[in-house]
Amino acid sequence: DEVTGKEKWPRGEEAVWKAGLRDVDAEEKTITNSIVNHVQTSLARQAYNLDNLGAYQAVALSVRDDLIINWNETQLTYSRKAPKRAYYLSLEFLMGRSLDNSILNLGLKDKYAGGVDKLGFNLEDLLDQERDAALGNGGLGRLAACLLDSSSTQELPVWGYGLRYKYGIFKQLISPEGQQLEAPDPWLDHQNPWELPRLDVIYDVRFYGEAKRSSDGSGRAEWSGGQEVVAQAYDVPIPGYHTKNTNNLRLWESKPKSGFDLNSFNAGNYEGAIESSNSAAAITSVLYPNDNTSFGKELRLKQQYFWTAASLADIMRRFKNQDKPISAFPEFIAVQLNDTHPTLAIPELMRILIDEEDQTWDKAWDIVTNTFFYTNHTVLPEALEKWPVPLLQHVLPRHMQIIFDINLFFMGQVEKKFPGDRERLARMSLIEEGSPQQVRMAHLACIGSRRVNGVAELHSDLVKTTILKDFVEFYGISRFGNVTNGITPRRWLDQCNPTLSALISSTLKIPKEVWLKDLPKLEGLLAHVDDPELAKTWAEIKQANKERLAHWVQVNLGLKINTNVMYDIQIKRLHEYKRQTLNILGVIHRYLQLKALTPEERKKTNRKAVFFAGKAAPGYYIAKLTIRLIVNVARIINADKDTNEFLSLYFLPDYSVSLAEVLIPSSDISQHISTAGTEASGTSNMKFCLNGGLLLGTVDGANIEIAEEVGESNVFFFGHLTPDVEDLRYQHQYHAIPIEEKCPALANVLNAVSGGLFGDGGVYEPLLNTIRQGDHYLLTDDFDSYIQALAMVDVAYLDQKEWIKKSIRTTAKMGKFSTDRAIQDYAQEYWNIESAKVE
Ligand code: KOT
Repeated sequence: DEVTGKEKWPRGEEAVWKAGLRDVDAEEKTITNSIVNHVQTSLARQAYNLDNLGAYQAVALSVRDDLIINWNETQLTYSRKAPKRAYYLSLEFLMGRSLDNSILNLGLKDKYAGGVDKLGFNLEDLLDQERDAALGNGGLGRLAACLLDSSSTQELPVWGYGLRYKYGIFKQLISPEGQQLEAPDPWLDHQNPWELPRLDVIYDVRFYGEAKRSSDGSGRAEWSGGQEVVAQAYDVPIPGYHTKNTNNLRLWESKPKSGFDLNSFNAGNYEGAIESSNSAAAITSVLYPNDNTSFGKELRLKQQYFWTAASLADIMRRFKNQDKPISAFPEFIAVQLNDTHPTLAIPELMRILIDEEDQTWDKAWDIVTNTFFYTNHTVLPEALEKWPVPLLQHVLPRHMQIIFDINLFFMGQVEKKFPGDRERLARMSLIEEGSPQQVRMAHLACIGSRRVNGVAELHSDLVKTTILKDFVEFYGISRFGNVTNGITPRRWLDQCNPTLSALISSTLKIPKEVWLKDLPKLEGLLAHVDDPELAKTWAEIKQANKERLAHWVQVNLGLKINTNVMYDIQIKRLHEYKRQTLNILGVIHRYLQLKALTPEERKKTNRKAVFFAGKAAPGYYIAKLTIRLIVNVARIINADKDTNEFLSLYFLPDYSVSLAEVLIPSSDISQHISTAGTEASGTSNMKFCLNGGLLLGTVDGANIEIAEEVGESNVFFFGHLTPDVEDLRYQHQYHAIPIEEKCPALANVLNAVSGGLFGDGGVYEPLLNTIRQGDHYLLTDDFDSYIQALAMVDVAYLDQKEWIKKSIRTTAKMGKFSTDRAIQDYAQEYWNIESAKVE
């Protein structure tokens, strides 16, 4: 209850429940019966004496029953048809909530809403009880979740493999000073109805110990000793949209191999007894909270191996059930590596084939290099994984041997193709020299895979011309491709913006069941761009979505926000390359300008509210300082009576998939303003545009392809281009121009911050110094054109009629960016798999 903060329960009376169950239609009756049954049996609670959480759980269990039936039929179909299957290995799956998505995909939302209503509950309130499954950091993890949705929808035999972290991405709190604080995310504290524990699907995984090469010349080795840990499977059904196909996401949990050591326990050594059991459980205890940075920590290495070893053992067991010769492995199996995180799968499959399956090196390598595919998601040097040789040798001695052997063969081939080119050998080697030596995982992923792809056109070009240039020269260009990212329009339009979805269906005169599976059909909206009725309703929906967001902010943060202004949103992980700093400095610039105007002049300006949300990695000092600056600028300008009618600013804490679902449909303009060449793709840009929000961005990542689709007149571009970046950075190093000279507007803003306009300026010196010295992300180069672009946005927004047309045109041209298209690209151009419909 919004007013008292308490739920009203007991809810209704037994008689009402029973009456309610009588006058419902057949399908609704099945649903209410199933819910009541779960309340009374699975939850062991009284039917008419139940809070919203209990009701949510009962509804979820009822939906799960349907999913399990479809899941079973799907697996049966795949086994009978025995098609080639693909496995998507990702350390992150940022799933968000499942209930709403499941009933929409099953086509049962109206029935559930009706049934739940008969029992005295409101479905939307129940949906709100669910915790997000936040097993990811950002774009890479959410992409994995969208691709799974599309794999089921496209009826493709794909499984995901990941880790069942006990704690997902941390909960973000903001202190009174504006500092980010991190709290754990114990998302499994409520029972999780969306997973099925598989107590019988278990594998042993070894760490440490010794690897002894055999002396029989076979190339085999024996790996023994060390620590053994058990991997146990949990299955998460992934329903497709309006199809029975329900794929599987298999998540591994680590457990001690044999409980704790009873001998030491009996001898009184309690700590010793539980120590080894704790260290096993620790492997899947927590998601590493770094996005786009690699941290060479032993526990992270153990996560990577634990997960790849369990997944490959599971894949191998399923393959062997089919009684095919081992050489046929790549005809039945494709394994996609989501970034380099699962690259240990390459030496692990070599180990299985050589040490356990008696294959020769050449045969094993042939199987491996026809099985794996590698997607690169970043060219940022700090994100490219490198593991110290001594650490790998210690944790995975057999894999280190295999990696050295792969390198030896590979260096021989390079030497043959480019005789005497020692520098090339050093550049291409799997081993980077230094103390210590390090294994370059992107090189290993590249040479161990059939094909390699980037995630947007520009990014894929950069992969080919920078980090893997030598490999293009060695293998030829055809090994390297592009699959531009996408998003699932089910969650990111139909679920988060149901009124817009309904308007689109009625305008196109096509049922949503059709166009949501065939997104290019949106183009039909173009024929109606000049329809004033459509424009009016389109604008009303945007307005209602702003009010929904304002309501959310009121309820959750206790703030009242104006809904009659432009909503300008930047929501993503905090990172210097994403340049939230550019945005906040632009806000300060606008504030200073407003202050300098007369009240009459101010009234002619475009009014706006600026929103930020996003988490900073706990160890990323500059990113955290940026949050602190945003929060303190908000404090000052929201309290300034001269200007707050025209400009307000909000940092919404604890960004999540669920919060994104409220924010995205409300935006008029969203910002995607990375330094050119740094954002591989971005996917929230697609979500905003699909919901009719316009884009303000740099010429980077998927922004470029969005502009190609919607037309340059419907996006606001600014800033330097990728080919300029190297040179500009060089200028900063060797021919630095003082900021006052180069960019006086920016200098003025920096002085306002230093001077204490937003609290002690000294606090922000380290952040400001990243701009004054070096300015790696080119704020001094792009600030002026950024301010100009913002001014163009203001002018455009004041012409509401034209703005709405731009908005409709934008949605109309987003068809390319469905993950249905992306998953089909992977299926056809990479994995060579076909769909297998469940009848
Ligand atoms: C790298 C290391 C650790 C954790 C995450 C990464 C990472 C994330 N690398 N790239 N990404 C993002 O992936 C998205 C999906 O492809 C892209 O849209 C986005 O531009 C990348 O930054």
